[in-house]
Amino acid sequence: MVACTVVDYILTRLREQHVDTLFGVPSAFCAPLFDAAPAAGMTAVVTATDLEAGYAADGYARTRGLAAVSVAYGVGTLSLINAIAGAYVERSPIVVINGGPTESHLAGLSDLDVVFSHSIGRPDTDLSAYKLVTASAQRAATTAEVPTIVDTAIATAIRRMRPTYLEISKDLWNRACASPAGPLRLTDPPAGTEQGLAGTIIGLIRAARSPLILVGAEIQRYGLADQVADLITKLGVRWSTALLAKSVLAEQGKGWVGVYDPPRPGPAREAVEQADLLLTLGCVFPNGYAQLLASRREHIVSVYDGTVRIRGGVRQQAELRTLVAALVTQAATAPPRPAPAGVQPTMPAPATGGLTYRQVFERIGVALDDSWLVVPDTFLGVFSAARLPVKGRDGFLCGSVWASIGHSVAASVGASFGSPRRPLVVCGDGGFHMMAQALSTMVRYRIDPVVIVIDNGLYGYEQFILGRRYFEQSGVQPLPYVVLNRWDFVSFATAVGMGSAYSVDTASAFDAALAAAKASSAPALIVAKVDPRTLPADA
Ligand SMILES: Cc1ncc(C[n+]2csc(CCOP(=O)(O)OP(=O)(O)O)c2C)c(N)n1
Repeated sequence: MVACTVVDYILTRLREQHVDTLFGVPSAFCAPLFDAAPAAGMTAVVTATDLEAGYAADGYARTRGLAAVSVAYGVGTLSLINAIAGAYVERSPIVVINGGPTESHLAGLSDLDVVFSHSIGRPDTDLSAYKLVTASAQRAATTAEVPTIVDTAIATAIRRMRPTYLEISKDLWNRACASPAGPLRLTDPPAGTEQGLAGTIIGLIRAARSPLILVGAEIQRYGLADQVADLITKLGVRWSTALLAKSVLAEQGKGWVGVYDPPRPGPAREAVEQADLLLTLGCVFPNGYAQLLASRREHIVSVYDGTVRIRGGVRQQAELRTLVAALVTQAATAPPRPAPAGVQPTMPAPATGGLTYRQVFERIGVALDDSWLVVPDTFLGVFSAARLPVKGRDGFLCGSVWASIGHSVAASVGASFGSPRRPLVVCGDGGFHMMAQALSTMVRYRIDPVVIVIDNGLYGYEQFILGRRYFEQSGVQPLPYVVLNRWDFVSFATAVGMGSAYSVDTASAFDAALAAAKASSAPALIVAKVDPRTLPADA
């Protein structure tokens, strides 16, 4: 009997990092991974599509710290790649494990023009494509290469908090290979700049009149929430979070100004944009930040992706964990300034009349407790989602920077395995059309997300961007290409085996459906039918 095979090596290294779920859609190229997963203590979650597997792995990676996904070469990977690109920009550590062509496939291609399975007739399409969207992408053609390539893929994903790709020639899976030796190097060494930079940054904050810290996704990904909460308290400084990082810290207490989500107006926007010293800690900046970053350059200290930039100066290397620890130490050398009280969530007025976008979010806000993980999609409601009174830490997961519609539904599949909280998806009908089949995965694996679909019959967000007058004047028709085919969502849910599906068009019926879904441990769908001409409060 072989002591350690290539498959064993990969699964052992993943289990060492507490990965207990493998997402994917198997094919002959990668099936040995799925064969071996149960014996290695891993649940193989087979999704209904390859892209769903990617989003699910993303939801798992953000809640658990690392994920693994494997799909068919070419036909699967090139569908999965949207999810991996989003994971790259939004800092989600996923290891893509691909079964690739053998030496004989490659020889057949070059000598005889025989196109191996799911190849486009080039030897390395998947590897080349994934180099663009991962922090490392390598192929093992021999068993001797496997340990280094696997270790690099897993360690790089964790160190960089980005996806990585490893390809194994498909005839190697069950061949003998060396056993894992020694621990992986999972942290970067200090750059040596951190103490000096921390001194400068704390000095700037102390000297400022209205400093503010904007907390970003890297703080959650690197597990630095406790230290940053401590830093905020020690400085007595006001603070906000980027939308991608909402609920990284509990949204309460002194100095909290709300989520910063430009260009939406509100107290957080004023506080961030008028801060005379703004420290951005691990924020990914989407397009909406361009105005802030260009106009306030002299007032911004940016810490991101292993670098620090002070007031538009040159980027300096700094290791994030070491830097944050140094900031906390330096902050402790003087008493905190008196921070203003944090903003409080407002209570909605009683709901009357037909259901509106605004009411859906108000009712969700009223129902939220610390058992829920809110997972909003990219849709008209995402700005309202930014203002939901999420309770506690790590209660929010969104793809607001990459903004691929449908992400939420499938990400909730992965989050069900990765988070102790129960996913509460809020999605538009157009986004739901893209990932509806994830309901089937929920039923199959007996997981319990509650999926709220806001049914307005439109790609409303696109209508809003391209022709806002539709929402303001009753005579204006929607653009023909934003009008959706209407689905009977309840019948769809029933058809894939979901027992709890509700269609509601009043606030009280919405409340009742959400309460019933919460009381049950089964997955549920709530279709909230709204007047298509209504807009959310924050659009
Ligand atoms: C995968 C993908 N395709 C297309 C888009 C462009 N897009 C952004 S929002 C949107 C419409 C979303 O409509 P819906 O889910 O019905 O929600 P609504 O805006 O009506 O609230 C589209 C098509 C996108 N962001 N992602």
